[in-house]
Amino acid sequence: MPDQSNVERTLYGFWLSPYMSQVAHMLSETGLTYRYERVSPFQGGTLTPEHMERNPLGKIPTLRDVNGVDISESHAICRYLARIYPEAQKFYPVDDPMLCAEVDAKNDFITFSIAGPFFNWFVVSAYFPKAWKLKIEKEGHIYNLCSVLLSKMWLPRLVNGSKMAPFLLGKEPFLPDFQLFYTLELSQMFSELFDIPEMHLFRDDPALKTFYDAMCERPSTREILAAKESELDVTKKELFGGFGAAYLNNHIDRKILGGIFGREV
Ligand SMILES: N[C@@H](CCC(=O)N[C@@H](CS)C(=O)NCC(=O)O)C(=O)O
Repeated sequence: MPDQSNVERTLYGFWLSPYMSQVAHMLSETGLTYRYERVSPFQGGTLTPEHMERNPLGKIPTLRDVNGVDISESHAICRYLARIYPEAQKFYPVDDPMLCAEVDAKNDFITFSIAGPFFNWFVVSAYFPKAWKLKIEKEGHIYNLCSVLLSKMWLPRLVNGSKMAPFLLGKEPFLPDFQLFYTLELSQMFSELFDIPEMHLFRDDPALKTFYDAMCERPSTREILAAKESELDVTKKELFGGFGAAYLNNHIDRKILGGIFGREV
């Protein structure tokens, strides 16, 4: 472990990432200041030796804390923050095992049953056909429908099994609320960007809509959405420009893609 005590806290990633946004949100709500350094997966930034040294798993976000330690995986980072900084415990109550179990259950459900499938959904039915210009819109649409099917099965369960008053566990938000919000937010943005209306996950659900609006009222949310907006043009250019070359050719097996879509792509 590097022996440092006055490193500047740095968040590596880019604002399009719902995972980085969750960490930024937790930092902001907690009053922990940080410097942002853009690392864009769309330009291969996550797989450079410099970033791989921070996170051998080659993903953003990574947080470098003031003690010089690098931590990756959004929820691991948020849990770390709660363990180190008492101010962060109101979002992840490490000293209250019962409440923590409830928070973990919601968070894990969202990670596995909602955010996970959603991530696959937009990669296969939005990125592949449109950003990578693979001419598989029709086949991508079938995957799109499979995803709607799963998401319509699991998202209502989360809503019906939570307080939604307006947050999942009641009046105050916890870690899973941040995860849910930034997943919903991305669903709204991608449904527009890729012209896939059914990818909008909360338009028709009053409880989710109320939840979304309540999150939007928080100053930290506004700060993060503004940062995302300010970077949007650059992100879009990368997405529809260099992404294919930087990523597809090096990291995706076209034979497997061909198998998914039933023909060479
Ligand atoms: N489970 C991770 C997910 C992070 C993730 O998938 N990040 C994306 C950007 S949103 C990424 O780094 N993609 C590059 C890659 O997978 O090569 C977390 O919660 O931090």
